[in-house]
Amino acid sequence: MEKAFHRAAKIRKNGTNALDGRKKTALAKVTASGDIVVTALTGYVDRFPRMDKEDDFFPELVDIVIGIDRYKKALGAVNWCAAKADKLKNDTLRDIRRTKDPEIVEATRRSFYGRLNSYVDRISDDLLFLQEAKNKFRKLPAVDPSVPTIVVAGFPNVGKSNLVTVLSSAAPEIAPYPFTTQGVIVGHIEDDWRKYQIIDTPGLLDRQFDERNDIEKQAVLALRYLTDVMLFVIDPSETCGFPREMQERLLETVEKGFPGVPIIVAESKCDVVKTGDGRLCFSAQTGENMDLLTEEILKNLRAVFRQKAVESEPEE
Ligand SMILES: Nc1nc2c(ncn2[C@@H]2O[C@H](COP(=O)(O)OP(=O)(O)OP(=O)(O)O)[C@@H](O)[C@H]2O)c(=O)[nH]1
Ligand SMILES: [Mg+2]
Repeated sequence: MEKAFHRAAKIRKNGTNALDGRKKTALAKVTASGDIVVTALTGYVDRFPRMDKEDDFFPELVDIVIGIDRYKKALGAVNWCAAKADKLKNDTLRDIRRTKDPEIVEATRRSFYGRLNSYVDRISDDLLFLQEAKNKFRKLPAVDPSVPTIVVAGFPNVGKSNLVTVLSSAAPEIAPYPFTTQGVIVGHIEDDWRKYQIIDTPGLLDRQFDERNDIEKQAVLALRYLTDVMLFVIDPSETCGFPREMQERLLETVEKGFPGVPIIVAESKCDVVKTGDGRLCFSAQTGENMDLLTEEILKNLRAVFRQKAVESEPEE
C-alpha cells in the first residue's frame, strides 16, 4: 500500500484545461496505485505452490507444518482481494471519465484510495500467514524419493542428530534436551559414486499417532513414506531421560508398524554404558564402533540400491 500510494502521489499530468488536467492526473494515480496492488497480489498467488491434501510425504508434511486448509483459504482471500481491487480500479476510472465536476474527480479518487486500503486490510491476516508459510516452505527438506534412504528413529535425546552429523553432510542441531530436532532433516552419505539419503527425525515417544504432537508427527511421516531402511537408536545409558523399557516398547511398536522394512537396531552412547546384549553399540562422540555401524548401514543401502535398479529396469 505504501509503495502504491507513494508512486501515485508523485504523478502530475497536464491537460488542455484545468478540469482535463485534474482528470488525467486522477486517472493516472488510480491506474498506478491499483495496478501496483493487483500485480503484487496476483504475483503472490502465482508464486506459491498449489497444494491439495494427498497421501504423500510432501503434502502431508505441508499440512502439519503449514496447514493446507488455512493455506488455501489465505490464497483464496488474496485472489479475492486482487479481483476486488481490479474491479474497483476500473469502476473508478469510468466514474472519473464521466464527470465534469472537479470536486467529484477528487472525491472519487480519495474514495478509491480508502476502499483499496480497506480491501487489503481485510486480508492482512492472510498476508501475514502467507509470509510465515513462505519461511516454512523454505525450511522443508528436499527429499528425493528415488534415492535409497535410511531414516533414523528413536526416543528424543538419544543421540540421533549427533550420529547423523558424524555420518553425513547434514548439520542438525544437537542439544541435551528432548525435541531439539523439530523437523525432518536430510543429509547425504557418499559411497563411491553413489549417494544415499539419511534422514534425521524428531524423537518419538511411545504413544498413539493422534496423541503425538506436530513435531513427532513429522517423524512418523518420514518413517511412513521415505524409509527404505530404518536405523533405530536406543540409549541404554538413559542419559536421554527416558527409561530403557519405554524405548524397547517403541521399538516393538515400530517393528509391528513396518513389516518388511529392514531395521538396524543400535545402542548409542557406548562411551557411557555398554549393555553387552549383542546389539551393535556405538558412540558418535568417541567414534567407537562407528566403522561397524557405517558398514552395516551401507550394506543395507546397497541392497536397496540393487533392488531399486532391478525394479526400474525396462521389461522385455
Ligand atoms: N556421552 C555421549 N553423549 C552423546 C552421544 N551422542 C549424543 N550425545 C548427547 O546426547 C544429547 C542428545 O543428542 P542429540 O544428537 O541432540 O539427540 P537427538 O536424538 O537428536 O535428540 P532430539 O532431536 O531431541 O530427539 C546431547 O547432549 C549430546 O551431546 C554419545 O555418543 N555419547
Ligand atoms: Mg535431534
